[in-house]
Amino acid sequence: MDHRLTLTQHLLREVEEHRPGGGPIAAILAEIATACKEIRAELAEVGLGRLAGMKGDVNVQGEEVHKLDWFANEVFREHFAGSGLLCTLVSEEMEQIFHLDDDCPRAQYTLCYDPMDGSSNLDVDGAVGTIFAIRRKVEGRAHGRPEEVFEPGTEQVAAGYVLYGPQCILVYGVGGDVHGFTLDTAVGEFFLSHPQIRMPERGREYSANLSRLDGWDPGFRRFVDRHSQQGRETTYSLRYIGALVADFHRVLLRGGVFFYPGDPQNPSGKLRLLYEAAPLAFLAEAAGGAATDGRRRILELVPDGLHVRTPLVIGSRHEVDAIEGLLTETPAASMG
Ligand code: P6P
Repeated sequence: MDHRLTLTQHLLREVEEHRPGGGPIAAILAEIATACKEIRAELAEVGLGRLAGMKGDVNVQGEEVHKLDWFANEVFREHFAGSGLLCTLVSEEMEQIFHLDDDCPRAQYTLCYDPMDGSSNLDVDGAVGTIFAIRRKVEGRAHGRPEEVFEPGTEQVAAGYVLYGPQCILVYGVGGDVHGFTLDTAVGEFFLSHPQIRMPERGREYSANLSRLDGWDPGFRRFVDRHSQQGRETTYSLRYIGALVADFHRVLLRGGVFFYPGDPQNPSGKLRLLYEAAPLAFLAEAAGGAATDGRRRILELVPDGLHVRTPLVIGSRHEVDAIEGLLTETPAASMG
């Protein structure tokens, strides 16, 4: 029987090759995988259990908090508090930066994560995900302060996501290639299933919430019009799941493009830079794709707040460039 490579075995090799001396990065990623297995176990029967429905709170994003949003965030906090692995947590579900006081002196890394992305899909058994990125602790910066993570996405040392769909798939990169693992639920282990993922040069699908089309830069409508009618340029199919992790995973594997632009009401769009756009941009570029805010490379954007948003155009280089060539306006100057 072919030897199936476990995530732990793969992590050790990958980190040694691309982040020499970054042993804790492998440990952090392994711990994230364990936390996500715990989250997945709850997801499998969320409708039956104590975590069904809304928590009755509104998060910093002004979004209703699903009980599972809160649970997933608590799982991450429990897995890392006292681990000595992380100094700071930045989460979609926590308004303030969460400083792990006891761990900080030893820990060299910070984790930015969205513990339960797309949770509005939970009530209809739709795909949801967890997104994460590891950054080095910035020496000389006050730790546990937001400005600790006010660095461009190029400073990320690792990023990934877990997609909770019919399967449970973990995708990560530490500066080399991007690799995917599928959870063998009988064994309780992630095994390598998508080695060295390369995003196709171009695709046949685009992904966007077209109900907002009229508020976008006209260039997005030109892209949609050009690719939605037979007999014009290449016809694309529209695919939109409404969970960033699921929509991005499809683009990563099949190519094409996902875009969530800004509009007059929300010039910076909806997606957050630190724990949504920047981690996925890290993966997209590592797989040969691209990620911009329409003009500027996502990985070069420097946040000025924990929950700053950015317009996002992410996918195959061909489509990202095509959209950029059609846009008329410069992106939102501030990422509010
Ligand atoms: P809309 C989920 O709430 C999320 O943050 C992303 O996962 C997803 O891509 C986006 O919002 C969907 O937003 O406005 O299309 O419902």
